[in-house]
Amino acid sequence: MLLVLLPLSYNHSFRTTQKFLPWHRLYLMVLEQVIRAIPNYSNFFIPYWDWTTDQSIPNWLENFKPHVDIPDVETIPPQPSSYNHIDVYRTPGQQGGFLPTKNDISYCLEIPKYRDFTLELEGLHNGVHAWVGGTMTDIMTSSVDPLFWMHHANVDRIYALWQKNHPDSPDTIPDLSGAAQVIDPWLGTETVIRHSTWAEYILFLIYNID
Ligand SMILES: [Cu+2]
Repeated sequence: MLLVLLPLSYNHSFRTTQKFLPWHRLYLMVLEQVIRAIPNYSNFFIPYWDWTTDQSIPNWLENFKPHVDIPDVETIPPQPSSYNHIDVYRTPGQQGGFLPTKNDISYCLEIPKYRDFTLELEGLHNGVHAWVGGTMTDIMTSSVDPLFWMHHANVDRIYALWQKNHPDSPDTIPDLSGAAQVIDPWLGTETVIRHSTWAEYILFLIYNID
């Protein structure tokens, strides 16, 4: 059994905002740090699911649908007790949604302004949540499915690729100021984590053997 305590994502202010990408970048980093602190896991990283290539649930995860207990302390404000015990389930392709294509991503990567880019990428990302279905469609529970992390690792990888081709300028960074820069519930600001994952995604690309 692996016990990892992370906030569920639903009660934080990132959705359809300029914070969507940086918020999830930090979320991924926090999970990696927590797991790397476990003996023998110091090299752990979250693999990404490139849904443009693997247009189905990755084989090795298909039957991994854990039962997850969520302590009360993590559900603030308190939620219906059904959210304390979750059996991950998926209904791929049966609840609508879609898996983006390579063309979708090429188009996205050419968008010049961050504000347009992030909305486009968030929309593609939403399609994947819906396509996977089940646990992944409920913002209260989606991060309980291991696939959530691999989906978001891919979203973050695309963000990193876009950043490489769009150097920082007022048009290419999130439009956040003052308190809005803080990535709650953590204390990091968007500027601190903006470029924190480039090196690791270069490694991801090298090791992407499928
Ligand atoms: Cu998501």
